Amino acid sequence: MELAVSSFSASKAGKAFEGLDVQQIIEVFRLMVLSRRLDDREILLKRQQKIYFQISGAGHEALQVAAGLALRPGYDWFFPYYRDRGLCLALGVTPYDMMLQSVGAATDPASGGRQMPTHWSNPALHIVSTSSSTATQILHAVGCAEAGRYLSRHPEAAAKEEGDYRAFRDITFHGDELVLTCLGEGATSQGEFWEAMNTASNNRLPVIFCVEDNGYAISVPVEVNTPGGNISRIVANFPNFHFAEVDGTDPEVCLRAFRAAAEHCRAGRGPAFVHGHCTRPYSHSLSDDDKLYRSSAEREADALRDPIYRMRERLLSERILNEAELQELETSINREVEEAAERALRAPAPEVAGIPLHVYSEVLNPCSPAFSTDPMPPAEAGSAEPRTMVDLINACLHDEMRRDPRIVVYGEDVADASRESALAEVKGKGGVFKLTAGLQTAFGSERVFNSPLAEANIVGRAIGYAVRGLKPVVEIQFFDYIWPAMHQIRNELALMRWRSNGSWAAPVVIRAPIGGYISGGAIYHSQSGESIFTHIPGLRVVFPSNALDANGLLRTAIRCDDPVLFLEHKRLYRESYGRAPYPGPDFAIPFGKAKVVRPGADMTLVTYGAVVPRALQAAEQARREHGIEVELLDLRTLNPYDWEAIATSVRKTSRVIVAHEDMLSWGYGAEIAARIADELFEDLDAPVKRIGAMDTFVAYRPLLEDAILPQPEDIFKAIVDLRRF
Ligand SMILES: Cc1ncc(C[n+]2csc(CCOP(=O)(O)OP(=O)(O)O)c2C)c(N)n1
Ligand SMILES: [Mg+2]
Repeated sequence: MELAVSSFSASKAGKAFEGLDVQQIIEVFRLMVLSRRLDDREILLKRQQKIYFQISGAGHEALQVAAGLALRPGYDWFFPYYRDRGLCLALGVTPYDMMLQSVGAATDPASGGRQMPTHWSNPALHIVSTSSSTATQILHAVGCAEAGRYLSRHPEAAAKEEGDYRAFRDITFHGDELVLTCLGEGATSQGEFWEAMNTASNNRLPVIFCVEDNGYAISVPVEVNTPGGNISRIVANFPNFHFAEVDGTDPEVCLRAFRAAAEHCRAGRGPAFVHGHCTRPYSHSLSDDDKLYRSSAEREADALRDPIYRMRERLLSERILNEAELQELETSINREVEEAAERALRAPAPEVAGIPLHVYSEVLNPCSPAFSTDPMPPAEAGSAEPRTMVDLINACLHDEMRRDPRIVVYGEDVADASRESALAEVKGKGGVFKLTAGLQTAFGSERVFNSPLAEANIVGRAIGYAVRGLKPVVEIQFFDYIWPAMHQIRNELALMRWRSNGSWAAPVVIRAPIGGYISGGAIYHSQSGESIFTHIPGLRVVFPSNALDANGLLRTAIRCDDPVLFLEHKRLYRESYGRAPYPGPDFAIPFGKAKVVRPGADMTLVTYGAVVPRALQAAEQARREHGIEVELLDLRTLNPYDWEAIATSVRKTSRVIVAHEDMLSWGYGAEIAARIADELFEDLDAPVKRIGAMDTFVAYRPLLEDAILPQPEDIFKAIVDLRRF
C-alpha cells in the first residue's frame, strides 16, 4: 500500500536504514505486523477449533523479515525453522497460502494438508520442505550449498536426460547463490548443528546460519542448552566464518548483518553466522504457558523489547508515519489477514483417497519393465571370468558415474586418498571393504570424497544434494553405525516427497554393509535390522544375495527416483557362491521381483541375503536325505517385495517357511508370515514357520555366533519338521 509520507525526508531514512527508502521501511514494518496478525488470527482459529495447531513467530519478526529482504527468493535457497513466518512472508509466501496450511486444505501448497502450519515449502521461491525436527534442516542446507557449487563447476550435470530420474528433475543454479538456514538457540545443542558447522566451515560453503535466540527452548533457558549462555562465544573459532551477533528485535541492525553475511558468502569466502537476540511474547506454542516457568519481571522486560512495538515507536518518533497512518496501515493488514482466513476456511479438504500419493515417485516406478535389461554376453562385456559381489558393485559404480555426472559418492574412508598428492605413490583406500576403490582416481575429488566421521552428516547432506536434483550414492561404513543417521533417514529422507505432497524428493542411495556370519564380527560388526527400515514408508530397501543381483539392483537404485537403502551382506562380498561375469554397463533388475533359486513342489522357503546360500544347502540336504523338494525364493528387494511370487509358490506347495538372519521377534519374517496366514489361509496345509536369529545380538566367540544365527542345520530341521503336517 502506498502511504502519504508527509514529514520525513527520504535521504534521512536512506542514511539511517541501510539505504532503504521510506516505502521500503514501511514495507519492513508491514511485513512484521502482517506476520504477527497472522499468528493472532491463527490463535483465534485454534481456540475456535477451526484449525488444529498453532506455533507463532512472535518476537522474531524483525530478524526474519530482514533476512528475507537481504536475500533473493527463487535464486538463493532456504531451509527455515517452524517460526519463520516473517521470513517466508518477506520471500513471497502469501497469507492465503499460510492459512491454507493452517486449515489443512487440499490446496495447501506446502503440503496438501499433511504438515502442521508454518512447516514451510515453496519450490518457486526455493523454500525447501522442512519437518518439525529441530536441527535436521541445517545439514540439508549444507548439502544444498555443496550441490550449487558442484553445479556451477559442472554445468553439464544439469542437463536433462531421458531414461532415468534425470528426466523428471529441472535443475537451476547460480554461481553466487547462497543458502539460508534458521534454527533456535535450543536447537544448537543438536549434534546435527555441529556436524553442519563442521562441513560448512571446512568446505567454505555459502551458508548463512541464522540462530534465532529467544532465550528458551520451550521451558528450558538458554544457559542450560549453551554453556555460558551464548552460542556466538562458543562457535567463534570455526574457521572461514563471518560472525554477527545482533539485537534481533531491530530490523535495521538485522538487515545490515544479513547483507554483510550475504556478501561474505557470495564472494566465496565461506559461511556466515548471524545470531539474533529475539523475544518470545506468546509462549512456545499454544500448548505452552510460559507463566509456569518465567518470572513476571522477565516477561515484562521481554515485552519492552517486542520488535513490533519498538518499530512502531520508531516510525512515530522519526515521523515516518503518524498515528493515523499507522492505524490505516494496521487496518488494511487486518483486512488482508481476515480475507485470507475466510477464503482458506472455505477451501476444500484433501481427499482421503489421495493419502498414498507421493509416498514414492509417481513418475518413475523401479518395479517397471523399463528396469529389466539382460546381461551382456561375456564376449561383449569383456570377460567371462566370475567376479565377486565387491567387483560387480564397484563396476556398477564406475559405470554409473561415467554415465551420469550428477552422481557424487562420499562416506567414511570411501576416497582413495583425501590428500591427493599421496596418490602418486600409493594405491588408495577406496572404502574399508574396497567397494569404492578407484572411484576418486577415475572421477576426481569433487565427485568422490571422504566425509567427516558423522553418519547424520552423510545422510543429511545427501538430502540437500538430492533436492537440487543431484544423485548422492553414499556409504555408511557398517550397518551397525547407521543409527546416528536414523533421524535423517526416517524423518527426512523417506518423508521429503510425501510431506511436501510431491513438490520435493530426495532420491539418495545409501549403501551399507550388513550382517554377520563373519566369525569375530561380534555385536558391533554383525548387526542385521532391515525390518526397522522396511517399516519406513517412502524408503526402498534392497538386499541382494549374489554378485549379479547386486550389480543389477544397484543400477536400478541409482537410476530410480526414490530413496534406496542398499544393503550389502559382508559375508557375501567375496564368497565363491554367487560370483558372476561382468554383465555390462546397462544391466538392471527391477525392484519387487523375487528369484526362484530352486524350484520345488513340497514346500516354499522365502528368504534373502546371506541365508540364501544356507537355505540352498539345507534344501539340497532335504532332497538327498528325505526326497523333499523345497522351492527357494530369494526376495532380493524387501520393500517393495514380490508378493505375487510368494503367493504363487505357496498356492502350489501349501507349506512355507520364512527365514532370515535377523532376530526372530518383530523381524522381517513376521510381516510376511502374517500376510500369508491372512491371505493364503485356504491354501495352507501346515502352519507358517519362521526361522531367525536368537533374540539377542551377535557375540564375538564363533561358537556363540554360530548358535545365535540361523545355520543350514536349523533350516534343514525346520524343513523336515514342516513335512510332518
Ligand atoms: C529433534 C527434536 N526434539 C524435540 C522436539 C520438540 N521441540 C519442539 S520445539 C523445541 C524447542 C526448540 O527450541 P529452540 O530451538 O530454542 O527454538 P524456539 O522454539 O525457541 O524458537 C522442542 C524441544 C523437536 N521438535 N525435535
Ligand atoms: Mg529458543
